Amino acid sequence: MKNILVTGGCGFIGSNFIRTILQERDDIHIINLDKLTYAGNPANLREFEFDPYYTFVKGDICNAELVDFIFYHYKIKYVINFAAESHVDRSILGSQIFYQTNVLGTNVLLEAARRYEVEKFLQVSTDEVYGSLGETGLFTEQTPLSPNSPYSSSKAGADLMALAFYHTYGLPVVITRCSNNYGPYQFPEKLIPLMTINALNNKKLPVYGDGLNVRDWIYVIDHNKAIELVFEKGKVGEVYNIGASQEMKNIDIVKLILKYLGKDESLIEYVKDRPGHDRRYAIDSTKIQTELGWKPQYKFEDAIKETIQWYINNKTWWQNIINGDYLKYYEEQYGQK
Ligand code: NAD
Ligand code: TDX
Repeated sequence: MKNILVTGGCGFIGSNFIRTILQERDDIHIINLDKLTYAGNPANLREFEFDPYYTFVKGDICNAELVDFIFYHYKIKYVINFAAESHVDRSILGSQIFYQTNVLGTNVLLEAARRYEVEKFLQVSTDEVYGSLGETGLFTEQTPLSPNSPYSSSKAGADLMALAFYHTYGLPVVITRCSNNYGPYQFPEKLIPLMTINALNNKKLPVYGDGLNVRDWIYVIDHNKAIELVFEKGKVGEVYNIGASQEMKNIDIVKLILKYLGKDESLIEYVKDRPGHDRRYAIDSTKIQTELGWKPQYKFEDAIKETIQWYINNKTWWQNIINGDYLKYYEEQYGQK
């Protein structure tokens, strides 16, 4: 039995990861350390509350004493660090918590991992650390880091720190850098759930700038399968890009959502652009495909529909989120409720 410390497991990607592992494996005990920020929702994993292979600890990765206790008490030899402040727009409104959690929090985990001689530390990172692409080209693992937002710079800082711990102390670190995820349980501040829920509520859909920015989309289950594989077989000291080669312009995604929901395009509202808005992301995932044999399993055309349908079928889940704090954020970000 492996005791794995998974951080940020009550968020979008982490909760999907834990669900798959608990459903498919019986050789792993997950200890989920999550601060339950606005983005962390214990309801995402309610069905595992009494699962003997799952332990939830509410706490902050920046809390060195608590982190040390967890490593000691649960004899942690493996770590997968999902915990982060993850939303670019919020990082523009206020950056400090991003550096605190994403950089200092990662440092606390790496230091503990060093003291307890962990056998693998997987840092979950993002393609945003590479910056922005023009019309052509793809991010490879050799692309120089050139982050543009407080969020992406904090993730790049954590990546460099993790690699430095590998080089200096021999800590067995691996890093994954994935493109934009979509799927169930994504917090409705992100493009796809936000537009879906606004459309269901007949609210305006706020498209930044000209709507022609491009993101490379991957279904969350495909991302998590890649993480599981890198965790098991990835070479320490290495970085693995993850992406499903599914580039889409924002406006096309928004139109697709409206079409699926049978709503009119007049709901679209072009609004002020995001400051420093990266134009295009696109991932080359040749390395993980050829070296580890990973391949995305989900087709965008099907998985995007399933995702929109999930938000239709799970209204209570998002209606419980779209209240006090969310409305305050929405007003600050979009200037309207
Ligand atoms: P999310 O915002 O949905 O979830 C983040 C989770 O981390 C929440 O449960 C939150 O409570 C927890 N958390 C935040 N600060 C914490 C702290 N100090 N201590 C403990 N827990 C804390 O984010 P997500 O979209 O699931 O992203 C997960 C990871 O994947 C992040 O590291 C993110 O950078 C990375 N990533 C995300 C995407 C994407 O498209 N969403 C793509 C590539 C990489
Ligand atoms: O209201 C909106 N209007 C809009 O036009 C929102 C929320 C977004 N957008 C645009 C901005 C981006 O070009 O849609 C695109 C996607 O935006 P987000 O969902 O905020 O994602 P992005 O900024 O690309 O970052 C995401 O992918 C990489 C995640 O939030 C990160 O955590 C991950 O690292």
